Amino acid sequence: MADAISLEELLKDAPSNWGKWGPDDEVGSLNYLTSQEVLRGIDSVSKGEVHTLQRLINDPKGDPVWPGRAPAERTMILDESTWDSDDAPQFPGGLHYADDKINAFLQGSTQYDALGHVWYGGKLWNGYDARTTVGGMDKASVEPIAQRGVVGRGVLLDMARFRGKDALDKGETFTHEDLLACAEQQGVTIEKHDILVIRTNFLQRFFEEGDAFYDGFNEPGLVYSPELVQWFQDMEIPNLVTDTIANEVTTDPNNGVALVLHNALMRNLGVTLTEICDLETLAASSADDSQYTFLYTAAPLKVHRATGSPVNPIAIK
Ligand code: UVW
Repeated sequence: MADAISLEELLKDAPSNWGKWGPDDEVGSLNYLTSQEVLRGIDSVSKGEVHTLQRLINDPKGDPVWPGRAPAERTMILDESTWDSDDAPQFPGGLHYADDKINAFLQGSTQYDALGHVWYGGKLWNGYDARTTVGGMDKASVEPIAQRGVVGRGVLLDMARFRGKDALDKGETFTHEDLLACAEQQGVTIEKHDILVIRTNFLQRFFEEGDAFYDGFNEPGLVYSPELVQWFQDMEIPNLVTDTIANEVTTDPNNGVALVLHNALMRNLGVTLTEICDLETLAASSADDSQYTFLYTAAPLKVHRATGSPVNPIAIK
């Protein structure tokens, strides 16, 4: 692997959408998802078939997380044992109830990243100063994304099936050219403003092989090239959704840099990233009926000043 150069140097001539939607914009390429795009998504609904894309939080199999994050902890606060105790609260009529709470990384499960979630050179999406992240995101948090919601036409690109595998390998990369070839094989055309939903089946390998497959640095995924970034820009892609933890080959094998696409796509173009989705029932259905387009909807939680939010996206075919 070559020595890593800085993101600033690597992306110095890369396209940018800063300022395109005004100096106060915090939702970036989601601006492409106009009401017309919602109707285009609805046009791909023919069966009324619903697929939820969130992974189970506190899955007994385990929760895949980025290094440094921990799986969510759910704690029971009130259950039937509480009501047996002498100092249990009393409610008229003999009411008992259960309560619990969750202590979770906002990016520790299926999630939307806020546009300000990553940066380099001291500047976030739209040129906001990185100091605006201190103590909470004053700019480009997940809140404005949650306020507007995400609805449009989704296209599933099943890269695992396209490569003839159950799941892609550790560090296996693909490009926009591969996405186009995959779409062609699936008999679907990627259109401008489509929400790209890419399946690698990473989670199968993660659960089968654990740390030997995922060490935080070598997921299967898209790999940076200037042409790929330009393609996202030309296609005005609003949202990139995958079943991996980082949506890209975490360490770029060509330059040793971490999370290049987080920066080239999210920080610079304002493309929102949605990570750790469960695409398995959607993929099985699409392989069965050869329909790879759907109405994609997602409502991240409205968390004030947050860098991301859990979400349960829904695909309707
Ligand atoms: C980081 O970018 C650090 O994490 P994620 O892959 O959750 O966006």
